[in-house]
Amino acid sequence: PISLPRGGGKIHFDLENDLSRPPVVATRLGGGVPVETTPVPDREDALPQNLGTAASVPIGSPFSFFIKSHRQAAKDLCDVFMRTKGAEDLLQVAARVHGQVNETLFIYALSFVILRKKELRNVRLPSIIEVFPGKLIPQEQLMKAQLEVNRTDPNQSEPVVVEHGLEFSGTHLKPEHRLAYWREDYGINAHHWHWHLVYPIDMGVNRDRKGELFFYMHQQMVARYDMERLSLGLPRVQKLENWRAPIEDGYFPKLTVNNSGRAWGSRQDDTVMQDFLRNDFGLDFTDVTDLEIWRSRLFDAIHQGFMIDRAGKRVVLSDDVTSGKRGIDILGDALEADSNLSVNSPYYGDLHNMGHVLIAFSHDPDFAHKEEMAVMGDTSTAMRDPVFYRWHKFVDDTFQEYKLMQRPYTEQDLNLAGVKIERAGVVRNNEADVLHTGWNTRLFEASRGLDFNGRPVMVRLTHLDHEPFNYHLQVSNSGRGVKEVTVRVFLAPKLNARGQEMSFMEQRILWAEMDKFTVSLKPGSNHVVRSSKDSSITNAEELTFRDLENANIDPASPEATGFNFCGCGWPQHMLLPRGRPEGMPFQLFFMLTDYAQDKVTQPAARGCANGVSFCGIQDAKYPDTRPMGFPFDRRPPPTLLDQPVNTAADYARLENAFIHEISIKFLAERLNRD
Ligand code: CUO
Repeated sequence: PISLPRGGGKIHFDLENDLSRPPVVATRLGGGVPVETTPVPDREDALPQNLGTAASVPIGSPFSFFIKSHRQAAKDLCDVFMRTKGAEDLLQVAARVHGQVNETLFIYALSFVILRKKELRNVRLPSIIEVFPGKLIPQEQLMKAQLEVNRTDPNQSEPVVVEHGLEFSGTHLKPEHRLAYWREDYGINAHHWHWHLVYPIDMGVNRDRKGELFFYMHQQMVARYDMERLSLGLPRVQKLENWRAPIEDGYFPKLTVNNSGRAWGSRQDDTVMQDFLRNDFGLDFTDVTDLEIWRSRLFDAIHQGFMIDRAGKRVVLSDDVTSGKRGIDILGDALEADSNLSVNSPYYGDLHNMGHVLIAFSHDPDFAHKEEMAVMGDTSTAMRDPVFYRWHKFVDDTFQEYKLMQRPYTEQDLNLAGVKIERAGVVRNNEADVLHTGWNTRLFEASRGLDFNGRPVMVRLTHLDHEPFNYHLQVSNSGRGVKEVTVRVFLAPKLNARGQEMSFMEQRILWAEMDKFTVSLKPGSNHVVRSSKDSSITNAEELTFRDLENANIDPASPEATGFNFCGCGWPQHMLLPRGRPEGMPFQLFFMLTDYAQDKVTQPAARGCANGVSFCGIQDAKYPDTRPMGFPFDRRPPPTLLDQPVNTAADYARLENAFIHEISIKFLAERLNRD
């Protein structure tokens, strides 16, 4: 058996064939058969011939996918891993590289290759939480665990358990801290890391509708954040659009980088974004003015209806296309930006990525203090910082500016003749239309990523959760034959921050997708029941090695393949917003569309336990032909909106749509969840 050299970053990669504590990656390599090979010396000459720039990212420092030189390093390392032949070869090459390259970069590249190589389909992806507990759990908590380990009998096999939550990173003196439980949730941060892993930029990966999904997935995260804010009585998030004004809210992560013990950079309240003048990233200096120029060029394109490609030719932006990319897709690639996919990356720049970078270095833009990057620079930590949502609200607003340039939908775009929703709602535990949220906890094994003198250390994290429920729909089909339909379900708060009912346009981008599924309606009346656990946005809860052990499943067995996990997907425990102790009114919006028009004909692809609506399908096209966010992505038909104040209820006058009020009650107690 081989042991990976433990270089600099101290990632604990125990590749010995010890099934009682299966290693993060190796267990299922080669079908669980112990990999026989000679130990690899920790020497330069053991490295594969050409690592390219992979070693240019310093060990122990943060790795940022938003930084071009880091993306290049990732590409170079992925190329080395992709050239391997089979699991054993990968394992050997990985073992040689490990300790020679940045820790997060190593895990990134390994995960990237495991996701993309067909012969590695049965290999378990490393869980970002267990590999880097320091990206999630404050240093203080991990120190406590270490002290406890030092204090107690070294032969004791009982794990040391440390608690984390509920106050998270700050006190409630600042209103923004009241949402820390949401921003610092392990599941949403893991989702975000995985999303960017499956939709990477500049990696030569051109997945179907990638630019559009960048828009949609992030728009939905902001909508969900706003729902949570309204639940807590806070106003909707304000976009960060004046990049010369101080950023009101600071952020102090209290975390460590790559298990190296180094601290992430932190940002004081009222820090101003500054020109990026660091030379330790092989990046060109980027000024705030550059961001402003890129923004104004993008806005020109949006308002003129076309972009200019590198040859000076017009590329029309429109969502009404019969072939080729939708405008939103083209705009997404140019704004995110992917320099290979952008129609003109020198001209439209790298706005979204460099925004992350300038914010992530606003505390030390010229390296005067030799401080590390802040959490905004890493996809597995960025969502912890309140400024993330302000930045992405700006990004989304830019996309919305484009969407509102499109012609409004017509009733014809929305109608589905012969099908009517008679009634629809939710049922939880035999009670109709009242849903419950509360707290729950989950155990993670911190000692898988960090070495506590060989002792098992668990972290018990507190997180929001809800009691599962079912959607019920009563649908009549007046046709003669069976009709296949797509059911689209959205949720939004009924009232705005002032307690008033919202107009259609005020509520439009608050609608959060809850589910999307296909049903066959027989002629006559149909009763459709769907479990909240089957949501198209959520993944099956990420199973840790500990979960497999508890369920008595050998992680090396074929049985465990059923639990294979592609990582991406909104966490099921965060499906519902918190609501309020006294109950808070929300609206559910249901719409049926014609599956014959929605469906994408393609060969069956590899299934993952992941949220298709946010993550697509591995190696396949996005399985819904409609624009993402349909029907709320555009203005509504003027013919439907004939009231003085138009609301979503007017929209639901269509027979194939339905709106229904429910209440979400926050129980502020531990839930019993089956
Ligand atoms: Cu996911 Cu800005 O794209 O964080």
